[in-house]
Amino acid sequence: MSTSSSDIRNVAIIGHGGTGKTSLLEQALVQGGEVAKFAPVDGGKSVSDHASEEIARGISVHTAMGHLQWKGSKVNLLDTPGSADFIGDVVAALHVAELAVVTVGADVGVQIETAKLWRRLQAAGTPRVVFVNQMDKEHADFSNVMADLRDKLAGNFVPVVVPIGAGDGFSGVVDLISGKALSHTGGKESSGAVPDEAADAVEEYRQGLIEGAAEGDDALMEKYLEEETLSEEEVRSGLAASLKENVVVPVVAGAATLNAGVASLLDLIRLAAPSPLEAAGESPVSADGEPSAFVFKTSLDQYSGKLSWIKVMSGRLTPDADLVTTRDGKKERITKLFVLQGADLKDVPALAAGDLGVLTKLTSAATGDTLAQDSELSYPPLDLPQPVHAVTVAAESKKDEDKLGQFLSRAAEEDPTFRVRYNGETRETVVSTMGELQLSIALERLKNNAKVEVATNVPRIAYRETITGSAAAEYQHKKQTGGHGQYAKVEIKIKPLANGQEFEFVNQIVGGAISRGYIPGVEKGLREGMAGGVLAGFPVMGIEATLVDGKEHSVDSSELAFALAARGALRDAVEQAKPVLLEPVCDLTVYAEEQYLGDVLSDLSGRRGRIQGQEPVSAGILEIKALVPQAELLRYAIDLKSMTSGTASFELEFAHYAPLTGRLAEEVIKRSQAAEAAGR
Ligand SMILES: Nc1nc2c(ncn2[C@@H]2O[C@H](COP(=O)(O)OP(=O)(O)OP(=O)(O)O)[C@@H](O)[C@H]2O)c(=O)[nH]1
Ligand SMILES: [Mg+2]
Repeated sequence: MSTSSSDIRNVAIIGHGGTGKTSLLEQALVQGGEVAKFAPVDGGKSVSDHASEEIARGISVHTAMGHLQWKGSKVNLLDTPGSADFIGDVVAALHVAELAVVTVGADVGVQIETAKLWRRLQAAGTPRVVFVNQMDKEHADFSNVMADLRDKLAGNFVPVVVPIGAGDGFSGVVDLISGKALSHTGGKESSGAVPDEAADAVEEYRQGLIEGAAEGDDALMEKYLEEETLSEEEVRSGLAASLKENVVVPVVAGAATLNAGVASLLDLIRLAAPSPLEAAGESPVSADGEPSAFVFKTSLDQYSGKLSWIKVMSGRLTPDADLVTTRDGKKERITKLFVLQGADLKDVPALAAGDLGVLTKLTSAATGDTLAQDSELSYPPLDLPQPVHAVTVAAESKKDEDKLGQFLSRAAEEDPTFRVRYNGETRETVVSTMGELQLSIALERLKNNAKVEVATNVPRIAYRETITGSAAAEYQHKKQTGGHGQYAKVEIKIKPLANGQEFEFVNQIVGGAISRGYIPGVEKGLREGMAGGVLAGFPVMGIEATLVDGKEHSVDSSELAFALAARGALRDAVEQAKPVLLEPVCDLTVYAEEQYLGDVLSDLSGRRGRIQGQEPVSAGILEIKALVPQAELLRYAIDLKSMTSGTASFELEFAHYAPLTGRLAEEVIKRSQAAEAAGR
């Protein structure tokens, strides 16, 4: 059965680690009748956390998809990992979801990832609901969490489902729309009247809900202002309009493991979440037209091979569709369509526009690609952050090199924030990830599944060389070997170029001291000389070189001879022009709780960091910006975590090259010479 597009709800469940996202998906599937019995995450049998690395750690590492029918709607739920290392999967889920459910622990309130994710949602304008989970935990306090949300995050927070009691005394929730109390026992919710002791609080909350519902519709607002109340039906339609327009953030209290508040959350999703056809954004879904789809994630299944997770963007997709990967025009053969329930694939006859599904064994399509009949079409790609933690990897045994290469390219295919790059300059394979956890999980899979042992190391830094003064040099290349000799003479002047520019070549030869045909040879020689380095073998940059004079021989001159002469002249000139090393400096952004500010700042100053500023992301959570040499950040992913009890995270981007002098420069030069001598 394929649902019509207007009945589809795509929801990404996001939130700080351990706030119950996976449990919420599990319980929703139980309530939707897709799963017979609730399997707690810790038992290792949940639908969502099925990978061995997830079971071993008790956390989600990959986004998992589940689906259920809820009162005539098809609800697709994407359970994302909470750890900042796996933000790539969160970005992918949010890209295809029309609603985000943000889980917050009722005992802990807003945490650092909550605040960071919130900024992302604000920037994208994604409608969202907050699920205040774990109401049964010790220290759970709904009104504290409400105050925390209002204090720390932007949004018009409107409770829609509120708790009765908390902690040990948590006995159920009140759905403020229907006014019914729902108590849970043994995983079953049963409805009844609101208990007397909760009546006053409920009345107050209900007034807030009515106001929030009125926000979405001018006519309702007018009626509300006149009559100070709205009917249940008006509250429903107003709330749906307010959520779709993103002018309220409904808050639902509950406990996923106890099945409290989950059905009410699903009711709210069905009622008020935008359907794919209603979503605002760059590329709206259209039910009409030829079928097309966007690949938002790729995973590798041990039985079915490559799984391409898609969102149907237009038309109705059936297994006989003729589709190409529009990036390269390659034809893709589709024989079956699937939907996912955790690890299980189920084939379906068709997918409606807006629905999420899976295609297997596509040859060319990768994450971020568009599949369509028309090869001109391309949907906006995922907006992924840059990986920040880099190491070099090398197979312990030479015979495993091919296996290692294959594993790394597959890992990169599965996870676009896992990047593999061969650095020709340093002759290293560099793997970059969002953090130490993501890296160690990949290396563990490499060891366990591919049976390859690797050595990892910190990457070598791509230093550069430049000059700080001007100089002139002339160089004569002369060789007599048998028949033809080699002859060229070149005279150059060099001076530093302004910020960031690599190289400029000026030819000032007048009167034909060097024939025009040899000039490209001179430029080539200069460029080669720069690439090879002078001080310590690192590429030279930031030089303007002017060819002022030269000499040629009628028989023995050649382009090659001029290239060699130019190289010699460049080397001599650079040596005189006060050369210095340049080191890469990064723009670093750290997100940390206020209590760690002092530690983070003093650590950064120990790393030769220059603080550029700090500002609150939300109350209590700071964004600190600094310029820090890359060489000081090689272990930052590990050090920052241990400094902040695992709470802080950071982003990194190359900023510019800056001079490195003194003892540190001498050490770099010495190391480079030693490496050269060792033949590396
Ligand atoms: N008491 C109580 N425990 C809960 C509830 N929901 C989840 N838990 C527990 O909290 C822990 C974390 O739950 P998960 O569902 O794995 O949380 P998550 O948000 O998916 O975590 P990550 O995937 O690591 O981000 C597990 O031990 C759950 O059993 C709840 O409502 N009440
Ligand atoms: Mg999880």
